[in-house]
Amino acid sequence: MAGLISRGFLGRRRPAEVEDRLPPGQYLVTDFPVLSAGPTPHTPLDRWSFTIEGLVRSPVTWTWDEFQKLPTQTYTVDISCVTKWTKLDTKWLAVSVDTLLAAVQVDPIARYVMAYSDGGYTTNLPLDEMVKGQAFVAYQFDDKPLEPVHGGPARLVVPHLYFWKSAKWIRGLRFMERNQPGFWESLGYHIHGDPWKEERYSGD
Ligand SMILES: Nc1nc2c(c(=O)[nH]1)N[C@H]1C(S)=C(S)[C@@H](COP(=O)(O)O)O[C@H]1N2
Ligand SMILES: [Mo]
Repeated sequence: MAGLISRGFLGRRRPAEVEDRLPPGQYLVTDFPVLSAGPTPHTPLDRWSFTIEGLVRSPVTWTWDEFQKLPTQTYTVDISCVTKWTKLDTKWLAVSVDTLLAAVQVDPIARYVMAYSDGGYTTNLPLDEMVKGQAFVAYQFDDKPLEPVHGGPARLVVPHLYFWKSAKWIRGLRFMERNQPGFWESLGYHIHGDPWKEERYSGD
């Protein structure tokens, strides 16, 4: 009977498990597309640092060596880009945002975070969506140092939001009282960006 079913038909079929993990309007990729709004920065590790600032009692900065000594976790997560590709089971080694936050005293009026990167990219996130394991700063992908095109030396990963929220070449987090649009958010992309609600553009 299998011979009666066209190859194309079988090719389009996917196990229900995969189907269930694809947010609406997304298709599956197995490669790892590169999407960058500008050139790839190449900050030497001895000049790299990571800072938490804004509405915190006192800002904290880690050098690369200090950052490497922070406790890490491995995460295996699905990622979805607003351009409609989804990649399943991406594997990262990362420091959770919870670990970073343990080093600062956040002002209780802080409710939003601006992630900022080398090259000027920014993206905004609600603080309560960055804690409890929901967001991490990764420096290895697939057991190898994160490649510069994918955000190395380190990038934010926030798997439950569209991948533009996962700032490549991240250098810090700034805590804010009010929500402010980052780079893509001020160019018409959704202020929040939940792929399960198809929050692609402002107005969605
Ligand atoms: N600094 C920075 N971070 C960024 C971007 C960027 O242009 N600059 N692009 C965003 C977008 S739109 C996506 S889909 C992902 C792409 O990450 P990738 O190139 O590793 O697939 O990074 C996000 N983070
Ligand atoms: Mo994207």
